[in-house]
Amino acid sequence: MLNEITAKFRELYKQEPVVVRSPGRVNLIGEHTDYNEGFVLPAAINKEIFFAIAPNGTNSLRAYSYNLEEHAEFDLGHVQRSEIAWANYLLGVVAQLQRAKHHVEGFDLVFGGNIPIGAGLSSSAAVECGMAFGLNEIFRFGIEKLTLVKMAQKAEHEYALVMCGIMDQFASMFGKQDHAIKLDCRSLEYEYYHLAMAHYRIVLCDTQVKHSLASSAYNTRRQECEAGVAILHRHHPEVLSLRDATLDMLAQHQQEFDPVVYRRCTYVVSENNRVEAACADLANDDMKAFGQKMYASHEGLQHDYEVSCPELDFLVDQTRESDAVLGARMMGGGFGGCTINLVQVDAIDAFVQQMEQAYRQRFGITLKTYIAEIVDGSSFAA
Ligand code: GAF
Repeated sequence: MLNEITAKFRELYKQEPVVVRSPGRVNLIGEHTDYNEGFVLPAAINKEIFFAIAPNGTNSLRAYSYNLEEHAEFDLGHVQRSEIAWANYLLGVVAQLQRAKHHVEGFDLVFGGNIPIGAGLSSSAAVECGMAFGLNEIFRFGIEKLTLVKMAQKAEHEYALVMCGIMDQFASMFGKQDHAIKLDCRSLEYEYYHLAMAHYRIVLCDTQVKHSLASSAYNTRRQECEAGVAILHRHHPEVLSLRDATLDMLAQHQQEFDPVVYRRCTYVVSENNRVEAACADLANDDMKAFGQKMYASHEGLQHDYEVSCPELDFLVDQTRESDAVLGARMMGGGFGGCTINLVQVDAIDAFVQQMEQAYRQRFGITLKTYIAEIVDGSSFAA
């Protein structure tokens, strides 16, 4: 793919590009905790987007989406949201750079890759991070990586209109081969945990569905969490986000909560605690205990946070009786996309076959599966 994208760039623009790769991500545990200033445990994976990019001496962005086979051109003097959905991830980043007073001159771009869209593997964050990384390089802005991550997140808020947390962009930029990143989404301090992959693999089961509720429900969940924080803050001024809350505090004030908001909050507080406990499991090399926490995470997402769907629940349920699966859960924002499964290496073929068959029988849909390898974050392409 890398070669094809570079060749397309040369053919279209008759010059040599800089080539950047930007990965998607998995999240082992810690779902919907990032925008509550809690902990997450993502990792960058070998599903990637490549960017061939170079200045063009004009004041225009000329872009070509390799996957969609579409061209678009924009005047960089008047950057605003576009009706071309894919272009917004590029323009959003340009707008952030301009706001920070960086002079973005015209440039040519061909980008494309193998991150399935809408599968919960953060293709949008990968585009934003790759764009930010590439522009920082060709125009020598000298912006540090964490600032690029924040710009990429803002691009998602303002140009894709999803009020995401920082996990996806952070993982795409800061990923490290064979490591998960425990990120504190308040302080943005992080620690790498080595994933000993000798006996198991991360297998993703892609439902191939994305229910239309996804982005509106995401923003509603954020509001529900904020409503919970407002109640707790009245009694406990030190509670500024659900990161600061405890299950005891919630129980103490339960009568003031709308029951739905209460369940949302108990999920987030429990999940946040689970990330810390799961990291201790990793440090102790206790993958069995880690896997159990993945199932507990799914229960919470299904029943209390209510961001799962029948397809995801079915796939997780299928694994429960299997000795070969250590843990499984829905991953990402929810309402479709992938489940993440920890599967014993020697049982992967049988696992994939069983899952495909069961899913086809139940939903009439061909399941897609991917074995995720953990790779480095955004970089120059080799
Ligand atoms: C999406 C968002 F983009 C992330 O910020 C995160 O909130 C995730 O859903 C849920 O954990 O991927």
